[in-house]
Amino acid sequence: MPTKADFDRISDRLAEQAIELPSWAFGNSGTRFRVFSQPGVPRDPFEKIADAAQVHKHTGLAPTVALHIPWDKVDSYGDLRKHAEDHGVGLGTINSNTFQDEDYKLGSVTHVDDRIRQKAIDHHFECIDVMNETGSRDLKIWLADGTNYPGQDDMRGRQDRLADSLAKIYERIGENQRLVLEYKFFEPAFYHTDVPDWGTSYAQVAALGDRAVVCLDTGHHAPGTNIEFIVMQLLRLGKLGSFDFNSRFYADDDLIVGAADPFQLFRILVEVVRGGGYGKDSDVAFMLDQCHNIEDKIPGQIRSVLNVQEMTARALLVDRDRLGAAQRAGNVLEAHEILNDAFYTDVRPFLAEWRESRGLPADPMKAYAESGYGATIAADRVGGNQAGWGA
Ligand code: PSV
Ligand code: MN
Repeated sequence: MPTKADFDRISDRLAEQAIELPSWAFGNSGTRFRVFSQPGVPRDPFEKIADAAQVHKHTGLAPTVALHIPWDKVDSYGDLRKHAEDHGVGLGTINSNTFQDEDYKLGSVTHVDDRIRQKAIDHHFECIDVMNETGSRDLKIWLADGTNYPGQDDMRGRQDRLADSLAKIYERIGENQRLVLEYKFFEPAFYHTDVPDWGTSYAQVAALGDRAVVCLDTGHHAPGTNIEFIVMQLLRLGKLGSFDFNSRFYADDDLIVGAADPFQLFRILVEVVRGGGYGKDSDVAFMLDQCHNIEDKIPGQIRSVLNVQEMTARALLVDRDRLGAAQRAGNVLEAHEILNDAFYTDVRPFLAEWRESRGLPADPMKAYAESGYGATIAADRVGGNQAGWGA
């Protein structure tokens, strides 16, 4: 079993961790049945950033915030950037949105109508303009494109139009920027989606060039999928650009990462570490893509980044030398046990000490609860329109 001394050996590596928060996690959200509102929810992107900064303040783990355009449209991105910096965080990935416009009912960048397709491409150009002002590296594209019925449209034609549209968008991104293409196997289209899996995303980004990579959203796989295999393969191919972390029981549930299946999160992080996808020398972006429908949002995000940190620590604790030796010797049970030893190590007391040694609260959940921030925003943010999907 790994010990405290083993933890001390990996503790410097934990300081390399950075997890980007989604601005939309702080707005109201729900299911198709009901969006619940909460007191104190931000009314604009500035308040979302202020809330996200609380997560970083108490954990030291979340230095940047991803924006969603048009949800986070503001008059001056320079002002928003300055506001973020004043709160101790930065602006991160820009997410495009081609799923809330009547024109996109039958598709956006895959649409058969050139006018609509160009409109979707132009939206991405607008996102790149925003990136240039926010200083963002990544343009993340998740598409709702697909069909509901066999025969509804020509899947091959859509794939060709997708390739053509992505090429136009890719041409626009800067030397230090990346196009990150996310996949999802269903919803809102149910017969087929145009980027359903890592293979399609890989094929599309590989055709574009080095600055095009894949986003793996953990919730976007069929039940039982071996996600860590996909992580391994994309890292091996040099095409894993980013993670959208969350967890799911059934579908795209967007629940707190590590809540449904902590062992799966561990296995994913083991492959991340194994494949060089973790830390300051890696370009792989760790992000959350979650919505807190029934629980408090800021502590929900704090819990989430702590879950990632805990599983990262356990993944770093895997005794690689012994594991390699057991694997080479064909010692199946020992190899399995070595991996499980790291998983079953309770790193929480070690992490509490580690945080304190870095001037952070030992228990960030408690520190946030005691800070009174939740009560303050509930009292202050009266009037105006609370942010939510589409706001
Ligand atoms: C929809 O499934 C989704 O959750 C995708 O995962 C995107 O990353 C996110 O929305 C934001 O557009
Ligand atoms: Mn996502």
